[in-house]
Amino acid sequence: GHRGAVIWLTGLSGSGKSSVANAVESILSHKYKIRTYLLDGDNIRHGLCQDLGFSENDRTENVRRVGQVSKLMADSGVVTLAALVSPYRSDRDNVRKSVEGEHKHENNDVTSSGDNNNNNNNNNNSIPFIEIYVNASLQTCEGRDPKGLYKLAREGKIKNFTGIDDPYEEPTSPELILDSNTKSIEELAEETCSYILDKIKL
Ligand code: GGZ
Repeated sequence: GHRGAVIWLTGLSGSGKSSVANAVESILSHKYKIRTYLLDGDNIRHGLCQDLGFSENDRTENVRRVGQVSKLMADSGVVTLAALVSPYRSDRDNVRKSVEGEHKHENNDVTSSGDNNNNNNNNNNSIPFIEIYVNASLQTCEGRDPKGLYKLAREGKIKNFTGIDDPYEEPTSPELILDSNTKSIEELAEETCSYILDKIKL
């Protein structure tokens, strides 16, 4: 058996997040019969988050919503992959806290000892949050430019484009860093799967 987990892929547009996530999902479901679900920024923005744009506040809300859905799905036992640019470190950290459980000692009741809490958010029950930095340089991503968005951003036809005129805050301690500058999607997917499989086995 396996438990649920949130696999969070962050990186620039064109870094390969969606491609890696799709390949990982395919391997986990077909080869290992693991229940998976992929929340892809691009798709989510047509439904759950169709009211949101790319301002700082809207990105924060986008990440928060997808984080909450991921948490619910992972809680039901599904290995949930989220592929979002998610450029702000604090937004990703908030998702991590929400998924892993942050209120372990929030009720500092002197009558109960430290580890004796009856919330089900202790470390044994908490859902693993695995942050994966899909690392491709701006040069790599702009060179790929699969949707021509970097070109439009350079021409000033798209504003607040991540990496061009909007920030991307690299993860400081992700569980995994994928080198998308030099490795193939297949290699990165294999690397990711072996990391995940070890964390979700029961
Ligand atoms: C970044 C943008 C923008 C701007 C449209 N900045 O390569 P894509 O096309 O498919 O992935 C990008 C996607 C980013 O959506 P996310 O929901 O992942 O972003 S965030 O986590 O920051 O909320 C890109 C496209 O939408 N896109 N305009 N200004 N990416």
